[in-house]
Amino acid sequence: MPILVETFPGYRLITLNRPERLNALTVEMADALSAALDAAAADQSCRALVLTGAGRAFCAGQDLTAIVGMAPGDIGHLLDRYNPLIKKLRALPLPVVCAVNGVAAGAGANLALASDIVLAARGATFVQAFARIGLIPDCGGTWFLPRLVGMARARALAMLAEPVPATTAAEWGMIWQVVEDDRLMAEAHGLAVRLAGAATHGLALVKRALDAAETNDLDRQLDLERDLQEAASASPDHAEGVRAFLEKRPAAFTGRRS
Ligand code: LHQ
Repeated sequence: MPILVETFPGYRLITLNRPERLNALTVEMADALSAALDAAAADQSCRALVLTGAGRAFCAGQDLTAIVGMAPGDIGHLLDRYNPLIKKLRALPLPVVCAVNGVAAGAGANLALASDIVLAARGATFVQAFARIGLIPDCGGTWFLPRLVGMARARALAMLAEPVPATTAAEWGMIWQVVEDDRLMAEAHGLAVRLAGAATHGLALVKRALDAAETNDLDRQLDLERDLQEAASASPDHAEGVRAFLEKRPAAFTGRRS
């Protein structure tokens, strides 16, 4: 099984599961991941996802053994398969926590960066390995990197393919937080529990607003905020949040849209 899916109250844990190949990405793995995202989105009771890797790596990027002998154009066809996965992850109407347990290289690094909240084990590294094999950062790397770390660092990382230690990634704003290796999964589960109890529909709208902000000017973004806020304010969780505040008690969110 290229991935494992475990269900917990309110959330699911997806584990990339080819540890002998450092969870290198294959078409089968990408398709399984895509189906797991669809299943999570279709399940009303699933209000957060955690993504991690089995063994000592998070994901070593494309399985290079699978592209040996491919005609040059076939690499583009592979991305026709992977790009919808990145878009789906981004558009998923629930938060995705990526628990980077070890090296995240090539497409594996960018799969992590496509997630909403990236936690990394202190021993993890992020490598834009592409330049080592004459390729460019794909799976969104050229989009995510400059936005997260700035163009100067993005260019150097893409051209030098140097590993970035988790602590540096956090200092640079590439990821959310570094945690001790042996605390990674406990922290990721803790975040998922917290997110599973949050106003899920509101968080889905947050994702939409922040992604649109990457290309909108202020005028358009203000218009979008207006529309999304109207939608958020129509959700039962908004009413519950206000009630809970006034009654000085924790909110009991359902995550529902209406
Ligand atoms: C691997 C891989 C791997 C197969 C480790 N494949 N076996 C590209 C093309 C087409 C379309 C779609 O998109 C892409 C995007 C990409 O992702 S291109 C970039 C592909 N990834 C890489 O270039 C990274 C290759 N791997 C590495 O540089 C190293 O393995 C890293 C830095 C990840 C880890 O290094 P180490 O910790 O020293 O481990 P290792 O190199 O000894 O690897 C352990 C095993 O895993 C080893 O197999 P073996 O049989 O010798 O034990 C590796 O061959 C295998 N492995 N990555 N991507």
